[in-house]
Amino acid sequence: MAFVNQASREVQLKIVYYGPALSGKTTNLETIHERIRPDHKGDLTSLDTAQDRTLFFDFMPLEADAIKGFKTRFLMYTVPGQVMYNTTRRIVLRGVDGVVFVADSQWGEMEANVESLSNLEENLRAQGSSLEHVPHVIQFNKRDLDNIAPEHYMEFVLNNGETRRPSFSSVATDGTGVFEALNMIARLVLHRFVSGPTGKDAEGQQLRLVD
Ligand SMILES: Nc1nc2c(ncn2[C@@H]2O[C@H](COP(=O)(O)OP(=O)(O)OP(=O)(O)O)[C@@H](O)[C@H]2O)c(=O)[nH]1
Ligand SMILES: [Mg+2]
Repeated sequence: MAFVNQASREVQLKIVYYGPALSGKTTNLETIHERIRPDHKGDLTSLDTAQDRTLFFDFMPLEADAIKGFKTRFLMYTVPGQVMYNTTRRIVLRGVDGVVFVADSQWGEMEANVESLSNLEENLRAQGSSLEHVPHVIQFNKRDLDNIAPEHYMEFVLNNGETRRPSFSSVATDGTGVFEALNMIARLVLHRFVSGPTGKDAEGQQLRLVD
C-alpha cells in the first residue's frame, strides 16, 4: 500500500523482487545500487547467509522526482526464493505496490519458475490481493548462460495468460535489462498510484506525475 506523508510531502511505494531461489533477485538490487547516483539512493541492506542467499530480505530506498510537489521514494525489497522461507515472503509482500518477477532462464529451473509464480499469486491472495491488482513485470534472467530456454518458450510458460505482463530479457550480473524492467515497474506503479484512492494530497486533490 502506497504511503503518503502529507507533512514531509513524501510518497512511499514498495517494489518487491520475487522469484525462485538463486534466480538473481539480490543481484538485480546490487546492480541497481551500484549504478544509481549516490544522492538518489540509500544504503543497500542485505541479510545474507554464508552462501550469499537471502535469509530475510534485501532493502534499498530509491528516490525519484516523479510526482508533482512530492518526493517519491521507492522501497526496494527482495524475498528469499528458497521454498522453506514462505512465511518471510508473505511478510515482505505485505503492502506491495509492484512486483518484478525474476525468472531463471535455465531449462532446469523452469518448474521452479512456475512454482514461484503460483506461490506469488497464492501469497497475494492471502493478503486479499492478486496479480490482477498489483502491477508487475517479468524478467527472463541469466540470458548469458548456454543452457537456457528460448524467450518464446518462457513467454509461453510464464506469460501466457490473458493479461500478458511486460517482459524483459536480462543479465543481472552485467545490468542488461535491469533498468528497463525497473523503469517499467516504476511507471506502472506510479500510474496506478496517481489514479487510485490513495494518490491524493492533504486537500483531497489527486496527485499528478511530473511531465
Ligand atoms: N550468469 C549469470 N549469473 C547470474 C545472473 N544473475 C545472477 N546470477 C548469479 O546467480 C547466483 C544467485 O544470484 P542471487 O542474486 O543471489 O539470487 P537470489 O534470487 O537473490 O537468490 P535467493 O536470495 O537465494 O532467493 C549468484 O551467483 C549470481 O552471481 C545472470 O544474469 N547471469
Ligand atoms: Mg537473494
